[in-house]
Amino acid sequence: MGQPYISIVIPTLNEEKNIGKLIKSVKQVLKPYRYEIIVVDGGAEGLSTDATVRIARAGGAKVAFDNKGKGSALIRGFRAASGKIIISMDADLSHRPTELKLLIAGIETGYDICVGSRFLTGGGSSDMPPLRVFGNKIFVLLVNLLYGSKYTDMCYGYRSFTKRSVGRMHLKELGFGIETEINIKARKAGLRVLEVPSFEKKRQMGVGKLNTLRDGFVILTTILKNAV
Ligand SMILES: Nc1nc2c(ncn2[C@@H]2O[C@H](COP(=O)(O)OP(=O)(O)O)[C@@H](O)[C@H]2O)c(=O)[nH]1
Ligand SMILES: [Mg+2]
Repeated sequence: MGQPYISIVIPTLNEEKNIGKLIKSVKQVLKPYRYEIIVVDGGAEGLSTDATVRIARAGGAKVAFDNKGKGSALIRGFRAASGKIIISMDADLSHRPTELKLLIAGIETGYDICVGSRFLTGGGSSDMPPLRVFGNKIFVLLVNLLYGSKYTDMCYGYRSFTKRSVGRMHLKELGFGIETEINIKARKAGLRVLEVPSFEKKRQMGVGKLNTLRDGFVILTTILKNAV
């Protein structure tokens, strides 16, 4: 088998209606590569109470557990990943598996991190209420002002990384601040970052876990605390 070239890291909390379908379509796209799929299950209230883990294992994914939140789950998955290219992806079928090719191409071109953006031409979202679009714009503005970056999106989880660049960021955010922390720390560490357009589809089944106000506050705190 040998070492995987690509590691897909998927945080999950009660995604039984989505995870099987996602794994199947990811496998389809990654056929030409050596890859592993790592599902990191669990949230602050405990592990998924549905069949997520069983279905993920049946689909051939490795399963790890974490009980602190989406960010913590991603960090856990990154640590377990052995691929040269690590890709983070949501379980709710919002991310189009065909775009994996863009994320892989970005790293192969020589970038350290490649982040999907819903606000570049070709990107978009059908899963973003106006308040979230507004909040995102504020966060983009703040981060770009404070850190001298040129991001167009802030809190989007479809991304690729070199293994080395993940190690250089010393990530700590336990929850939905993780993407913002990555954007800031990538900039601070002088990593080469590429944005690529991405279209976010509507969550297919189940409920979203992000709470706009509570997590908006977490993201704002993430932005400010990294500035000091
Ligand atoms: N392991 C883990 N995964 C989580 C947690 N919260 C959300 N997720 C997963 O993170 C991804 C994005 O979450 P989602 O609820 O779709 O967020 P939204 O699209 O921003 O509303 C999905 O795959 C979720 O199952 C958590 O506390 N722990
Ligand atoms: Mg979602």
